[in-house]
Amino acid sequence: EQSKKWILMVTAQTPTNIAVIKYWGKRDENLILAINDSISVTLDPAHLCTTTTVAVSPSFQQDRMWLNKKEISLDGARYQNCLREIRARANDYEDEKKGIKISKNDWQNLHVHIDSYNNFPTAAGLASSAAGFACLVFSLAKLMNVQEDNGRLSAIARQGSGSACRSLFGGFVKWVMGKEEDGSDSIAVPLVDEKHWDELVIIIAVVSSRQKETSSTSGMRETVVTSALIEHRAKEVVPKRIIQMEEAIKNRDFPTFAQLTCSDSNQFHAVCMDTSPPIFYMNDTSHRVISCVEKWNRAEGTPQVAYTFDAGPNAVLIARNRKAAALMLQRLLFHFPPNSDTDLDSYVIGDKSI
Ligand code: 2P0
Repeated sequence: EQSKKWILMVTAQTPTNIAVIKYWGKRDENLILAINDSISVTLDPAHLCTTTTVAVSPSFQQDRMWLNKKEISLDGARYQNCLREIRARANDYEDEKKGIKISKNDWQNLHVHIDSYNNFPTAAGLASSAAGFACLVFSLAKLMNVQEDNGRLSAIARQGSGSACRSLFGGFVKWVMGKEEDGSDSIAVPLVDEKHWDELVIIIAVVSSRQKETSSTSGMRETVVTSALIEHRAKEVVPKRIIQMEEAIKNRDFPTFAQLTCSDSNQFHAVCMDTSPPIFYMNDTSHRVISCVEKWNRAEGTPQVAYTFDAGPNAVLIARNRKAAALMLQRLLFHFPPNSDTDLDSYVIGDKSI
């Protein structure tokens, strides 16, 4: 009979990621299988990341989770799928000094407590679910002594939130949509690590920190059902862009990278507009940021900054180097002066390393 006093804990930290070729649309809602491949860049954990501590103890009566210090329910299918998949892969654990011995099958009956927090406002619409589920799956896997690589873990994180699978790796990452019905080949694959293209600087201009009106999950469902353009995007456009983007990243070819990134963001928002009823994630300020970047890039004769917008109005600006980032910030401050009618809520600046 083991003492009920022990507690075993693991803490992990995971940054969010920003897609440069976007995921939008599922072919399986429960397993979260995408209708196209996507490519993202993982951010520096200093700025947008989730820290999660998972604990297990025989004295815990049920699985419980706190997000940003508030208790939340674990009843949803996404949490349950992640917990089930990790428990199914758990292994024996022993710490003789502390007198802890957990056998493989014990994990089914032991309960976990999960404490997760974001170092950025969850409401800001800045891809909090990506970092959150990646961190949850990674820390649970460590706690339960799961012996699988990050690729296999990414297939579990994917079942929490599609974009989460890409946060298991640093640098540039591809989420391969896969072919299998069970999702076993729908995993994240690292393309290049965070050192490969370390001149890039990412600026996030928080246009509005209010929560988005249409969730990504329901938005993409409505797009798949009602948009006439989405099939063309998923089948014809994205496959070609994925190949070109991989090449551009490998060669650190910023002009091609910027052109593909901006076009893909614009097409993602075009299929949102093509949805019935239409979904508007960008607002007037977002449009003005696009014009500002487009004009500057054109004036320079070669792109200095790429822009991309997710399911919200905030601009993610990827500058080719520190000098371009500094000039971009100057321009933003000029066009959107603080404390004016058109000011931005904040800036988050970082490089892209994990
Ligand atoms: C992406 N987004 O590739 C795209 C671009 C938003 C726009 O992945 O339903 O939170 O949890 O799989 O991952 C946001 O969608 O959606 C997203 P679910 P998720 O980053």
